[in-house]
Amino acid sequence: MSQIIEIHVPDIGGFTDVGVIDVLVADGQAISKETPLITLETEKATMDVPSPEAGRVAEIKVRRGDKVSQGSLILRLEVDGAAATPAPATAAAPPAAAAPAPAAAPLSDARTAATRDASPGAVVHAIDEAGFSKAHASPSVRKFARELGADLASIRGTGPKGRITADDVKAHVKRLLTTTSAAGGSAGLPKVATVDFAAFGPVEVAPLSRIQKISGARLQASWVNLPHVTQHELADITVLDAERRRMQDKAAEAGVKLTVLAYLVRACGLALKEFPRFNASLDPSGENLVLKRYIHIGFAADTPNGLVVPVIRDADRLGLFEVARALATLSASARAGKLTAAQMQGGSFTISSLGGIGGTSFTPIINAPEVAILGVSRASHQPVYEYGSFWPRLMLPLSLSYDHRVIDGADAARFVVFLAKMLADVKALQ
Ligand code: CAO
Repeated sequence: MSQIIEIHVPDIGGFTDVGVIDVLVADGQAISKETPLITLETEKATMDVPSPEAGRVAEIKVRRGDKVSQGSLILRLEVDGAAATPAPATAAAPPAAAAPAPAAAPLSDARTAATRDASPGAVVHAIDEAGFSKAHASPSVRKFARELGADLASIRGTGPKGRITADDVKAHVKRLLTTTSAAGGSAGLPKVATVDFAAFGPVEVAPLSRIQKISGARLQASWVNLPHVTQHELADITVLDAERRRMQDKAAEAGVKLTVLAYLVRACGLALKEFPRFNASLDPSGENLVLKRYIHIGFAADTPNGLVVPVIRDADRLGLFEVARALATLSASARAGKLTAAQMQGGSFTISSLGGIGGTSFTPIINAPEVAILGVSRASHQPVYEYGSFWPRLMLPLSLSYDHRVIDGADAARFVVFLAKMLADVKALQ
């Protein structure tokens, strides 16, 4: 035996006079429990109200454009007597009490939920509500599209009479995801405009090298994920450079060439011991810092095929000549394209020196998941005011980029001041 029950608007979080933007069922339609009945739109969200019971729609009491509040009558539903038994009060009870328990479920706002649950890389597109409500799709497909944050208005249906099917929604979402990654854009980031350069003059297309493609993706990942700050400092290396030149013969006897970079590796080894947070990485949860008990220093090497970063293992345990030898050997392998994967792995801090080329400062990109990188520019003689006069001093520009989630600005300043002090005190580095 069947009976008629009334379905009312459930608790909608205190909103009143909420607009009905869609009526998702028709008179006489057989529906199941949880079938969305209407779509409401508040100032903050849209939400579907599903049926608390299965049955046949006897009489719809709302129309698109109506305003409703908690307790408003949505429709009368003819239900099987047995099914109606668990909620006998629904039909007879006054509207406020009529919202049956299942009504709590629909109140999760599909669009808000899609946004909230989105991982950082997820694509969330705004939904054209007017178009969405006009789209030709069944309630279950509408619900599915809302769950995925897919806009029915921009999907072409392949079902009978152009009806949008669940497969159409899936194909649409898949297309969006693949288009975003193929364009090289990061999800959620605005894309760079595509320009037909040939329209402005002759052009030539040169493919990126394999190394450039790999390092490019890593650099971009670091750039968009790590909040970079760069701290600059000038280190007085007048004494260091004089000592370096004085030592060159002795170095040659040992079969090595002493460059400024060798001293920098030594100085960084000492600084990383003093400031262990710079020799660390965030774990994947982003909640813990992994402090490394080893100091493996990578250095950026410019090669004909692109940028590579060979790593000097346990750099803090090596003497100056040993560092110089490691630099020479690894640089030669890098330029010959003969570095092994192991020689490029395990770095805990990186130095990028452009001092042999020129420049006064730059902002290096952190070699993530490391948390800091030292950029080095070309040393030049500058007047430094000391003891009441200006003196010509050889000043080395240092640019330390650091991950501000892990390192405070004050610590970054302390780190570069410490480095400058070490470079001025050449004895500590020999
Ligand atoms: N200031 C002044 N002179 C410097 C200097 C500095 N900071 N650093 C190096 N020099 C001098 C060297 O002393 C050397 O001069 P001499 O031959 O008269 O002694 C000359 O510049 C060339 O040095 P180098 O570059 O060959 O040697 P290096 O040890 O300084 O660097 C290496 C080695 C592999 C780091 C370097 O060759 C290189 O590839 N640098 C580029 C790194 C890079 O591309 N970074 C950017 C990464 S982000 O795109």
